[in-house]
Amino acid sequence: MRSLAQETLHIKSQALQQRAERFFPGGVNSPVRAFRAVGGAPPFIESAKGAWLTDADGNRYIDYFGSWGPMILGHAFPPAVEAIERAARNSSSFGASTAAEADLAERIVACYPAIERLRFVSSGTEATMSAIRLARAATGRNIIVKFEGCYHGHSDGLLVKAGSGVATFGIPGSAGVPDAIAHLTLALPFNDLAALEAAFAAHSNQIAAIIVEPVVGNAGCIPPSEGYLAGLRRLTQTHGSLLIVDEVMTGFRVALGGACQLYSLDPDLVTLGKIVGGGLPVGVFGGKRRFMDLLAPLGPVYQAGTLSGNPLAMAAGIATLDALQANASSIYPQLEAVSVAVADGVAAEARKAGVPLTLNRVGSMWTWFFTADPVTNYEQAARSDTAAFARFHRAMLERGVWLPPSQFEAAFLSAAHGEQEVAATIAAARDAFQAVASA
Ligand code: HOZ
Repeated sequence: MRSLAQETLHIKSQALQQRAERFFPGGVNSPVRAFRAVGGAPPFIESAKGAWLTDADGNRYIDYFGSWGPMILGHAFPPAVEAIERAARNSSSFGASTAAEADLAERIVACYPAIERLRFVSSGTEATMSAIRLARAATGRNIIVKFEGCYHGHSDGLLVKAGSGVATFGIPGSAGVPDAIAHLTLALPFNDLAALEAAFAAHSNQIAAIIVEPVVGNAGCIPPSEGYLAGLRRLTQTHGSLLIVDEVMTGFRVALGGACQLYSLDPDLVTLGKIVGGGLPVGVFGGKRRFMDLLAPLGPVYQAGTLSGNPLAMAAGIATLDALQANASSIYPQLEAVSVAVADGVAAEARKAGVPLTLNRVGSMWTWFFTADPVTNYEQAARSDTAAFARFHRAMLERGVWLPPSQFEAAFLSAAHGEQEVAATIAAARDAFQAVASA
């Protein structure tokens, strides 16, 4: 693959970044896009098709972030594009009910037995925020337990010891969050049931819910250890707290029925996003009817949104879930096989180059941690050599491979990735690890 200096590769992108900085803080509309953790001006994307991105300078990249997860069928998936075009011809928003909302809900409920009732929102942040309000109302309790390095969007109470951009930029919880709210969130280490038992003992009858990424994606990819998720279910039931499983990343990704299916989980509430909207802005919170029916207009918990259940987003979601459901028996094994090939292939190149690396992978999401030690929680992830990761990221980008621009994010693969992309990625990594090792 080509290897050109970034400055000559990205002339138009650099100019676009400078212009964007006149309008947006840091030139971006979401902090992780600024590439601050890996250096260099971020390439501006002009288009994408299948597994490939094209930037404003005409450079092409194999895409391993897939818009942070949604593009499981590849970019510009034709049935989704056609569905969006068809829906748009009938107008893009009504702020009133359409049949498409129940059409998409039917497909979700078919894959998620835990979801008896649901509501559409426009982002994962709204989904988790609303699920927590519901849990507090249902239990009459205030404390929420989350896990260090997990990211559940940017609502006040969930930014405590969060992953994703909060971990990437080393922000110790966000400014602007009142202490009174932050104090209602307990952040515990992931994969540690004893820590949760101690929290329940210390805060008896005060914990409304625990919220968890069943496979952490926002501290890099960290799988649950054997029995951990079942332990969360058992402890929440024992102590009368709700279990909220945040499947914004893992939903329809690690299996058709997400982590709930993969780990045989029956949570009280589930949150979804990303894939469920086929690349358009959709979030979902849903679960047991006895909790969901607390929502207005049936109950006293208020939650609303003009663009909730937006017809274009419903159309894209239906097209995406239909393709996944119709082809699940081939797509998920294919995602697994191609992910194994590329994730293990790159890890093997690290070993040959003498670069310490730990690979964590669940299905088509994974992280190459730049550490020799196992990574089972955020504290261990944070011991990774982030400077070496940044060098690797830059070297891969120069060679036409776009990885998520932080050690604390997961890579995602799509059904459009195949042998050609795997071979090109491993070849790029062979060179890139030399750059890392010789620095
Ligand atoms: N929550 C997404 C994955 N960590 C990133 C989206 C963003 O922050 O821009």
